[in-house]
Amino acid sequence: MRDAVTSLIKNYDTTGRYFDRNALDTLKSYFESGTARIQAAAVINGNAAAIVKQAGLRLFEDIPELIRPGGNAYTTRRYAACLRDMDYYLRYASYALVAGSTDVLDERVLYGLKETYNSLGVPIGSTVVGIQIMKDIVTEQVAAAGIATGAFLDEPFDYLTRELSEIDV
Ligand SMILES: CCC1=C(C)/C(=C/C2=NC(=C\c3[nH]c(/C=C4\NC(=O)[C@H](C)[C@H]4CC)c(C)c3CCC(=O)O)/C(CCC(=O)O)=C2C)NC1=O
Repeated sequence: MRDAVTSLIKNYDTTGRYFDRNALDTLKSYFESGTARIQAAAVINGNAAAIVKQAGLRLFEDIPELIRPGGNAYTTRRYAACLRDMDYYLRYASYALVAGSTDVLDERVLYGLKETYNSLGVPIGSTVVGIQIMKDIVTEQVAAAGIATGAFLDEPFDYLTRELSEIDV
């Protein structure tokens, strides 16, 4: 599992190069956004249960078929499994946020997920909607705490969305 710094070192070491201008710019932007990343992660950690609950409510309000008979989140067990998945996405997004790298998402979350979701009939489009709702809630809460928001905060959620959408067959 890699973070922004170890990824960069790996890339440059592979070809035996010293850091160049691009590498230094990448490092600079990672360290400059470092405090905001950690503060945003703290907001997520302190509100995770509420964020997941609120995101679930919004998701089922937007796509009520999910919790009706025949929907994938219908029955208490599957409803709970859906919220648990949302909690996984949020927790791993907070790791990726601090790492400044999506590597942890590939390794721990996305690997094999397509096969699992397809075999269980979990709708990927709706899952993506749920992830984007969480991004919106997190952004609102981070902004309300007076912490900078922006691409660095969107990235883990957008990466999950992008990768999940791509593997939707
Ligand atoms: C940390 C990495 C990780 C992930 C990501 C993960 C996902 C994951 N979600 C699962 C099931 C599930 N996932 C959902 C999720 C949903 N259904 C919907 O309609 C909604 C759109 C959505 C919630 C947003 C549901 C309902 C199930 C249960 C499906 C079933 O058993 O029929 C399963 C099958 C096994 C189980 O039920 O525990 C896995 C492995 N597990 C992991 O270890």
